[in-house]
Order: sequence, then C-alpha cells, then structure tokens
Amino acid sequence: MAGCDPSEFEAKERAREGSRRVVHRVCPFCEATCGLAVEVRGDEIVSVRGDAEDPFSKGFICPKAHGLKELHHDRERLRRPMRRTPGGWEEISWDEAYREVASRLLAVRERYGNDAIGVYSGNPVVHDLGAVLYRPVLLRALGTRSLFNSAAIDTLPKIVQTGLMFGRQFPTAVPVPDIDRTQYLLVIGANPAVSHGSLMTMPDAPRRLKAVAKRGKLVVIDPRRSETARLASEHQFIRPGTDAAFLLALVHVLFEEHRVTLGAAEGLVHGLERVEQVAKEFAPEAVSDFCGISAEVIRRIAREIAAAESAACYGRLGTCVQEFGTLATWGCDLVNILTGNLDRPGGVMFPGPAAPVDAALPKGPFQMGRWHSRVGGQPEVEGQIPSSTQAEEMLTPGEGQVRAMITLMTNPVRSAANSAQLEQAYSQLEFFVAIDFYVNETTRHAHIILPTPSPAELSGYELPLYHLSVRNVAKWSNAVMPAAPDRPETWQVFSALAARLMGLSHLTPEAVDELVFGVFAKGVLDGTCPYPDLTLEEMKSKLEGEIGPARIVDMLLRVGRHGDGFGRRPGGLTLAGVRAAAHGVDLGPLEPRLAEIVRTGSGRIELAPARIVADVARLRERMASPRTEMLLIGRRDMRCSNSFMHNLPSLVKGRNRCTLQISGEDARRIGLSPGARARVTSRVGSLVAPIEVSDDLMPGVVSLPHGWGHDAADTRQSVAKAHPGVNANALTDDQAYDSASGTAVLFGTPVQVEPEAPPASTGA
Ligand SMILES: Nc1nc2c(c(=O)[nH]1)N[C@H]1C(S)=C(S)[C@@H](COP(=O)(O)OP(=O)(O)OC[C@H]3O[C@@H](n4cnc5c(=O)[nH]c(N)nc54)[C@H](O)[C@@H]3O)O[C@H]1N2
Ligand SMILES: Nc1nc2c(c(=O)[nH]1)N[C@H]1C(S)=C(S)[C@@H](COP(=O)(O)OP(=O)(O)OC[C@H]3O[C@@H](n4cnc5c(=O)[nH]c(N)nc54)[C@H](O)[C@@H]3O)O[C@H]1N2
Ligand code: SF4
Ligand SMILES: [Mo]
Repeated sequence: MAGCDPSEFEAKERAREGSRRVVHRVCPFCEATCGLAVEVRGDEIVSVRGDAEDPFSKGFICPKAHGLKELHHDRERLRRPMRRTPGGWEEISWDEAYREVASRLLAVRERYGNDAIGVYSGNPVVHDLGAVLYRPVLLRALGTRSLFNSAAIDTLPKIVQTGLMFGRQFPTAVPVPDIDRTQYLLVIGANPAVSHGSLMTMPDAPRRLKAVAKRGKLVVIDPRRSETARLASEHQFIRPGTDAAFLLALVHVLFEEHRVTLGAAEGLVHGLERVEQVAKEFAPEAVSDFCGISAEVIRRIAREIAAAESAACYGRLGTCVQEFGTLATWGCDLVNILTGNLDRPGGVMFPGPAAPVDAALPKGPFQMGRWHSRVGGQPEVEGQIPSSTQAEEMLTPGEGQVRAMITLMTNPVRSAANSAQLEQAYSQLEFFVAIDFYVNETTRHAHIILPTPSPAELSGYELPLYHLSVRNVAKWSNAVMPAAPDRPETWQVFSALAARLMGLSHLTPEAVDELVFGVFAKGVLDGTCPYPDLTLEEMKSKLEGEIGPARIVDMLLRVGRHGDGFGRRPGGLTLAGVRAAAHGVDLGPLEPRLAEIVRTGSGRIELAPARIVADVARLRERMASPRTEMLLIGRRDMRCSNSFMHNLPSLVKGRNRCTLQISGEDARRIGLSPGARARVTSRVGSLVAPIEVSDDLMPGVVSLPHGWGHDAADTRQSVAKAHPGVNANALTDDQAYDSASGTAVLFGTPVQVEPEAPPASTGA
C-alpha cells in the first residue's frame, strides 16, 4: 500500500461501509421482470440477489441478473459521446455531440427529404422507460417514415394478428396464458424455460411450467427437445415452418367433431363460417407428413384441449420468425377462441395493467398497409416497416433512399437477417449516429455514439411489459445509483436531440418534457378518461415535484383501473404509493375483460381477417412443394441476451455454447464425427461452426444460437472478442419472409451442411 496512509485508508473503508445499502428494482434484461435486491457500497455494486419479498418473482433470478453489476463496471462500456475520426475514436462533450448530430441529420434531411433518415429501435428500448416514453417526440421531430424496430423482427405477426382480430394497437390486446391456473398448456415454438417468457411476462418460468405439468398437462411442439420440453408431460417434434398447418388441423378437428364452443366470445365473433371453410382442407391426415406429426397425435391433442377444464395455446418466436408467422400466430388464437378459452381463468386473458399505455395513446383502431416500403413493397404496420427491409432501403438508389441512420440500442449487423448486406449498408451511410454504450459490430460504423447510462443508473417502470403479464403487478425500479451529473439520462438525450432537430436548440430537456407531458396528458383527457371533470391544470398541480418519465407514469397510474383518480378514489394507486412498496404491489390474478378490449370496425372479434386468410394459398403451395433437406433454426441460452451481454466475463466463461447442434442421424449421413466442424451454407452466406451431436434435434434440422460472431477487429469488446462464436445471421436471408406481415424468416432457413473440409482424397 505504498503511498497510502493506513488511517486514511481505514477511514475511507469505514465511510464506504457506512454508505452500504440495498436497492430494490426489477431486472432489465428480459421480459420476466424479476425483482432484484442490489447491494451497493459507495459507487460499487457489491452483489445482485433475487428479492425474496417481491410478490411476483419471490426471489427467483437467472444468471443474467448478475450482469447488472458487470455491465455497470465494464470499463469498455462508454461513458462519454464518441466521434469516429480517421485516427480513431475521440471523446467529445455532449454539447458538441448534439450539435454535430443535429447539423448532419438536418443536412441530410435538407438535401434528400425526411424519409432519408432511418431509425432502428432495438430490444433494450423496451426496458428503458425514458426511451419508451420519449422516442415518440424524437420520431415526431424527424418526421420520417423510415422506421424500423426489433419488434418488427420478433413480434410483427402477433402485432398484425391481434391488431386485425381485436382492432387494437400492440401491446394492448395480446391474450396471454393464465399460466398459474391453466390445466393444459400447449407451447408451440417457444422455450420459456430458457427465454423466461416473451409476450408472457412471468418470473420463474421453470417453476410455473412444472406446476402446469403437475396440475394438468404441458405439451411442447418444437423441432428441438428444448429445456421446456424436458419439463413437459409430452413433446412432439415438428418440422420448422409447418405450425400453421398443424394448428389449422387442430381447428379442423374441433369443427369436424363438433367441439367448437366460444365461451366468453359467444356473440362477439365474426367470420366463424369462414374459419370452418378454411380449415376444411387441413385434416390431420392431410398435414401429418408435412408437419412430421401423426394424424392420431394431432386429433388427440385437439380433443384434449377441447375437453380440458381450461387450456391455453401459447406460441412465440418459433411461430413468428418463420415462413408462415402470421398464419401460425392466428392458428394459436383460433384454438384458444374456439375452445372457449379466451378471457376465462386458466385460458388466455388480457392483463389489466395498473398504468395502461393506451390511456394516453391515440384511440384510433389498429392500422396497417397505409403505405408500403419503397423497395420491397412491404406494408407498414402501425407506422413501422419490417426490419428485413432496412438494408435494401439504404442500398437501393432513388428518391427516398435512406442516407442516414439513427440506431437506438440495437446491433442489427449481428441481430438481423443477412449480416453481410447490413454490414455493407451501415458502412456506406452519409451519417450514422448510434445511441448505444458499446463499440460493437454495428456501432463501429457510426460517426457518433451517444451512450446513455447503464441500466443500474436509471430508474424505471416496465410500462409495456405489464400489458403482457400473467398477473397484475406494479413495481417501480429504483436507480441503483444516480448517473453522474454530466451524464444525461435517456429521456434527456432523446429530448435534447428532438429539440435541436425541431430547430429549438434553446429548449432544455425540461422544456421538451413539458411538451411531451402535454401530449400524453391530452391523450389521457380525451373522451375515454374515466373522470370527465379532470383537467390538465388539476393533473399538473397534483403531479407537482416530478418531471421526466416518472411524472408520466404517475399520471397513467392515477387514471388507471387501480389509481386514485387524482383524489377521487382515496387509497388508490399513485406513483408515491407504488414507490413506497419497495418490493412491488400485487394486484391479483388476471380478470376477464374481453368486452372492453374489442375495437374492430364490426365491434366483434374478426376471426378470419381477409389479409390473413389470403395467405393460406401460399401455405397450400408450400405443402405441395418438395421438401428442403436441412433447415436451420435458432437457440437461446440462459446466459445470453441476444448479442449484447457477451462482454461480461461471468456470462461467457466455460465451454463454447455457440455450436451447431445436429442429430446423430444427420451427422452420420453427412460424415460429421462428434467434435468436428461443419461448413453451413445458405443462399446469402457461409460459415464454419463446431458441431454438437444431439438427439434433441429432429433429423433434418440444425440449430445455431444468434448474437455471436464477435470477430470484427475494430470493436471495443475485448471479452466478447475472446469468445467470438459465429454469426448465425450471416446465414439468414432478408428476402425470405412471412408475406402477411413482412417478417424475415430467422427459423427454417434452408442450408447445406457438410464437413469443414471435404475428406482428403486418398491414393496417388
Ligand atoms: N438468427 C436469429 N436472429 C435473431 C433472433 C433469433 O432468434 N435468431 N432473435 C431476434 C430478436 S427476438 C430480437 S428482439 C433481436 C434483438 O436484436 P437487437 O435489438 O439488436 O438487440 P441486441 O443484439 O441485444 O443489441 C442491443 C444493443 O443495444 C445496446 N444496449 C443494450 N442495453 C443498452 C442500454 O441500456 N442502453 C444503451 N444505450 N444501449 C444498450 C447494446 O450495446 C447493443 O448494441 O434479435 C433478433 N435476431
Ligand atoms: N436467455 C435468453 N432469454 C431471452 C433472450 C435471449 O437472447 N436469451 N431473448 C429475449 C427475446 S428478445 C425474445 S423475443 C424471447 C424469445 O422467447 P422464445 O420464443 O421463448 O425463445 P426461443 O428460444 O427463440 O424459442 C423458440 C423455440 O422455437 C423453436 N422453433 C424453431 N423453429 C420452430 C418452428 O418452425 N416451429 C416450432 N413449433 N418451433 C420452432 C426453437 O427450437 C425454440 O425452442 O426471449 C427473450 N429472452
Ligand atoms: S429471468 Fe433473468 S434476465 Fe430475465 S428478468 Fe429474471 S433475472 Fe433478469
Ligand atoms: Mo425479441
């Protein structure tokens, strides 16, 4: 301890001990909303534990939660704006960064028009309250139609399907399994034991899944015997991309055997006869070969669901990011509705969030197809165009070509289809600004990177996720420690950029906040507000003391179903009340609310939307066409979150998980021995990956996780670089998509698999 006075050292240690505290919040790394107890000493995060008193998660966490600490302390995480220069990256001030970003974006807009600036929002945006609430003002300031979103990678079919059937904007009308009460859960194309659930917010998926199997029956339909399948009562392999046919066969059996009952949806549906007609050709015997599931099994599953006291059919990525994503998600909800399981306890239900985002959203109906993307002609969906179109929009010359990009917390060069093309697209932009805190495969191409604080430094509320939760809860996430004064929070960064883009650079973020608040407040006070006498003035006076995202959440909580109605319902929820309950507020199990959900033009649930039914012809064609030999699917891992947690040592240590899983049968046929490496080639790319022979894989299917491939020389992620893995999206094809929604196919990519090097020729 040379140069350090021992007594001074001890005093410092004592002071640090004295500042030791535990902060309660929600984990920001997936949709499960686990409660954390984060121990902090001074400015150091000491430990991250599960909050045993959280009423929803009851202490459960997964290994990623510890990432909160490692991410916060990662020295390679950016703390200041960075500018790329010929000599390398240089730190610049926030002021300079804002000025340069605004002037370069405005120059692009001036020269080429609004749509020349594209925006791509990534997955972590959902977990950043400031980003959720202040993105709209940034987008409005830009006035561009070139809007891409990672939700347009993973959720578009669901957005289209629920939008067309229920007439509402996402995520306000997504029926989620009432998992804690259901007697029968059919999981098709989801692996919640590892992903911890998506569009089904629930901590401790393994416990909840096991409980279903014990209480009743858990059936998993998946081309891989997944971790969820291991907890299930029954698992069936299915050939990738054939789920729509399987689900329509279930519907077929329900009609054929007169098992259709509508339950709560009775009198509330339109198009039942059309569904019966469509399902006619999908007899189990007609789809069995295509799906790889016997007709008897399909019939039995249909009968079991119909007979169960309650049942829920739940599909996720395997039914979305595939060739017939919209038809498959439609099939799931048809099964739910036609067995009387919509809106009944134990079936699928609509969560009733304490702070409803739709209280402040425009109340218009769901809309899509008002315009189409310039190059591929893909329909817009609620203002977004499918993410698979971003590279062609950047690379194809002509009016409306995207010349500048803003990325909001996303790494498309690793997370979206056809990386080689994206790499090219992102490297030739006239201007590219990334809101991100790493120099990674995508942001290395940026001209400027604006790093918002680490999740530990931000407070928050899982506004969108509580619309998807299997139980109604409300919890405020406390910042573990405040961001340093010279490091603006996300809402301030978005506001500052928006102000400059509107030519109002004199406006402070606080002044922009007044505008943003005003827009949300106006939404709240329109015709559907439960308190007709409530005024803007009253709200503002009673919300005094809060600015930024917290004020908006407080407003939504107070007008929400459990709220205090700004004093009209004493004892009701306020943000202060939610904050005071450090571990979270439990608002009970889901309750029926179908009547208030449906907002279609006909006032009924549209069972057979024309756009969806029109896609059946394509499925019919696929069923008649020859089979592709090998199909590539994805795989998630407990210690990953897409591409962005690979720089955290505890999450990448151990054996290489980025392997190509292949069945023993295929490995033998191809001549791959365990431990060998295989060359995998698709229409758009080729890579070499170590194989893992596993009879968990259906023959004809290989599986590779995504988000890896940290092999670019000029990133600043040394841990990730030391564990590079290979990039699955070098193989996925931007031109393969689900026509009804425009979603790129990430699962079910036709590939050739061969030994890395052809066997050396013998003789001579
Ligand atoms: N082949 C294949 N591809 C897939 C999938 C698949 O299953 N298979 N899954 C798809 C799915 S479902 C999704 S959602 C997408 C996700 O893809 P992306 O939306 O690109 O998400 P990530 O890869 O996690 O990248 C997140 C980026 O945000 C940054 N970041 C993370 N947290 C924060 C934060 O708090 N603040 C700031 N400022 N930056 C942050 C990270 O540095 C990183 O650059 O990937 C898709 N890609
Ligand atoms: N640990 C971890 N958790 C995560 C993430 C992560 O990267 N890591 N990412 C988060 C994100 S962004 C999302 S969107 C969610 C996704 O949540 P999930 O959808 O639950 O996650 P996946 O693991 O992609 O599960 C898809 C399943 O579908 C199967 N499958 C593939 N193709 C088909 C098919 O054609 N038909 C059928 N029936 N099944 C098929 C796969 O084998 C896999 O088991 O996970 C979230 N949680
Ligand atoms: S399951 Fe893991 S990553 Fe997801 S919220 Fe819980 S602790 Fe965080
Ligand atoms: Mo996702």
